[in-house]
Amino acid sequence: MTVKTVKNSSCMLCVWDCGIKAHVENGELVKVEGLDEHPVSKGYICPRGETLPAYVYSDSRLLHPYRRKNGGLEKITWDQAFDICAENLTKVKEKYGSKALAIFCGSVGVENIEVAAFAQRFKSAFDTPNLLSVENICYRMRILARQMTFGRYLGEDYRKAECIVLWGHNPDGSRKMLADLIREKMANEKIELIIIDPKRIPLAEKGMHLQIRPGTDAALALAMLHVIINEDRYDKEFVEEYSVGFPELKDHVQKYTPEWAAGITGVPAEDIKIVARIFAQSNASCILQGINTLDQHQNGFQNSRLLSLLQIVTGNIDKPGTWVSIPFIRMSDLRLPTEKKPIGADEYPIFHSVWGRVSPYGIATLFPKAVLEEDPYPLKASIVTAANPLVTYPDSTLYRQAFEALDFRVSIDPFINETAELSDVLLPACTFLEKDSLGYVYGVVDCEPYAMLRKKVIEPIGESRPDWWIWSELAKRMGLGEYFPWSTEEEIFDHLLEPSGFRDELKEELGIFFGEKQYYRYKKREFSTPSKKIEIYSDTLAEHGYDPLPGYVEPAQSPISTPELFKEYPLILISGARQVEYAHSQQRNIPALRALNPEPLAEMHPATAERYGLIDGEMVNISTQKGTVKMRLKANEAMMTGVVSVPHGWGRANVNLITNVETREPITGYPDFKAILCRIESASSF
Ligand SMILES: Nc1nc2c(c(=O)[nH]1)N[C@H]1C(S)=C(S)[C@@H](COP(=O)(O)OP(=O)(O)OC[C@H]3O[C@@H](n4cnc5c(=O)[nH]c(N)nc54)[C@H](O)[C@@H]3O)O[C@H]1N2
Ligand SMILES: Nc1nc2c(c(=O)[nH]1)N[C@H]1C(S)=C(S)[C@@H](COP(=O)(O)OP(=O)(O)OC[C@H]3O[C@@H](n4cnc5c(=O)[nH]c(N)nc54)[C@H](O)[C@@H]3O)O[C@H]1N2
Ligand code: SF4
Ligand SMILES: [Mo]
Repeated sequence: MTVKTVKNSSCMLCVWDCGIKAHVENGELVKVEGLDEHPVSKGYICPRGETLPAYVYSDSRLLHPYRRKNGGLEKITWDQAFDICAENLTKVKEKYGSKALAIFCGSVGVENIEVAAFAQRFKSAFDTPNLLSVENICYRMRILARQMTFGRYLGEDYRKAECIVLWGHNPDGSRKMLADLIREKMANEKIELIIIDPKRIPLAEKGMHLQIRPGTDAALALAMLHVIINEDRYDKEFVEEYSVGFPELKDHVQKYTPEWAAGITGVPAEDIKIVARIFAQSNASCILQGINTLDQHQNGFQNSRLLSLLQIVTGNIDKPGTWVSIPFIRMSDLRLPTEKKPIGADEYPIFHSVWGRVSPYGIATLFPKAVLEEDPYPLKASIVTAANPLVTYPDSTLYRQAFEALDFRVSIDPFINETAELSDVLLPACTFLEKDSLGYVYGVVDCEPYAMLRKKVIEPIGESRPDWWIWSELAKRMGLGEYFPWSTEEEIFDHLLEPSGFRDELKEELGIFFGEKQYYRYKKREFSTPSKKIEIYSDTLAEHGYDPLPGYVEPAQSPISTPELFKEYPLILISGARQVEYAHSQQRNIPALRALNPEPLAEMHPATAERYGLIDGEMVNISTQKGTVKMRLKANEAMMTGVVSVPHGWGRANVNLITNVETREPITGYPDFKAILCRIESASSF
């Protein structure tokens, strides 16, 4: 007899956390559908969600612990695996000190409480400060920029907006649910849509598109501020009452005219004026900032500050449909205090600590330097969990060298990714469908305060185990068991959610709204910045030697900043535009997804292709100062001329073989993943 069950859960494959209905027959996951009753995702799931059964039962799942032996992999027991890890990690600790261990946590990791919390806990128990993560590549910068401006992170309340600006954000690739929602909204109400992107993305057909030279967004934002302020279109009452530094800003923007910005950005001055006016005039304007697009630049932090300033001067703060105060879940902190400083704390002091708030993360882009040059001190061992830095971090060749130079490497992952291939011990984590965990729409990317318990749908496959169990057992083997007193998921979530006040409600089939967005919070409470107001002008930045008012900085490599290099590398490379079939380096092993998107494509305008004698569909070599990768060329009229867009996450045609780690953003150490110079040649001429 077939036993059929259906369980409500939520998908953990990316940040959007869509509700799912998981169909199980005789203990096997057979089908996944969207969960209509989920109030945020409302039944939506993407192709990755639909193919979850193939993901879970993929042949490439890591089903047992392994160790590397004589160049191959040898199957071992969990006991043996923990013994080897404990022995080698203890050796490193005794010889070089505890800070010689680096723990890497990827985007699946930091976005999922139980994975991140246990990595944090182990880091604390072992007493290494070096938790390195995508927090130094992805969205921490914008969180920090908004925190330093408003005292807290404000979320984008786009559902109620009357003017939406998609600034370096293509939801059709990275957030389909949002793309559908914008289309639906435009069908039912009159809203303004502005798109700022070097590519004419699908939604650009529905709004006003500014085709911008990559990396010059700050020039556009400054010119918009110039127009809004000089044409007296700003919200005087709001800036006077609730902010500091407006008079300084007014002086500061005088030199950034639309005509100046047109020369820098490639956007006509008249269009800049039109967009500035639309943005200022609409009742509720909301910039939807690309999740990482504007960050992975030389001017990253100041780009984020500038978008905040546009919201502030137009009074689009805390009103419905603008940037608003959102609640966060109060959770137990599993970290323990430490005096030790992670790598990069001195070079990037604000990333490390601001106003007494200490970041749990080190600067991941300094990992190769620490390992290979022992600067500021040696790193000798790694534990990589839910991450694939050998493909997703800049300059993969250098990261490979650094990982190879370590004494000992551990990987915790459901699959053998490129980083695990180099590891000494591979520990099989089970997927989210094989354990209970906590799902919620992350405050950074959505502002609906909804949380749901992700239910265990099937038993762990093979010998794979939940992340929390792996960290706890490893700690026990190292004599650190006292820090891991929990033995079931129930106990863990009781502890983690104890301060939240809603633990019991989270046992139900569906989730809960755990708080409310707060409109007009500033009328009741001051901003938790040093001045108690919104800081247009930041004394904290000035004290650290950074610009207190954001200005414009050219990309590290560009026709203007490096004209000599531009002669040799005459095209601008942007990397990492999202594709709906894949999350970063994952899912290439799912045949149905691979059939939809079989290989990476380098997109460029047909006129640019013609200029370099390249033919649509041919294999090309894309070269930067760092090296060359080979990919198929796709001529696409949507691209800005002179710009090439390349996806990231492919193992062989890995764009990070040609990105670099040297030109880092000055305040937070982010890599330049967008706007670097490249050259493209036909691969057949080689
Ligand atoms: N050139 C370029 N590079 C980029 C970007 C770009 O735009 N351009 N974007 C960057 C950004 S924003 C990000 S966030 C990073 C992402 O970088 P990573 O987080 O390193 O990338 P992923 O490929 O998603 O790796 C996730 C790993 O987690 C594993 N995993 C899945 N579920 C679990 C689980 O439950 N437990 C454990 N232990 N492991 C699990 C997966 O199998 C996979 O191996 O990439 C960055 N890299
Ligand atoms: N399918 C899928 N979805 C994902 C992910 C995934 O791997 N796969 N990853 C998730 C993660 S971790 C993240 S961080 C987010 C990333 O999400 P976002 O950072 O919002 O990235 P995209 O939505 O892909 O949009 C990038 C757009 O920016 C444009 N662009 C590139 N350079 C510039 C520039 O200098 N200026 C401007 N104005 N535009 C530029 C590109 O042409 C592209 O259209 O996506 C999340 N969603
Ligand atoms: S968008 Fe993300 S969370 Fe939603 S189904 Fe796809 S992978 Fe899962
Ligand atoms: Mo990300």
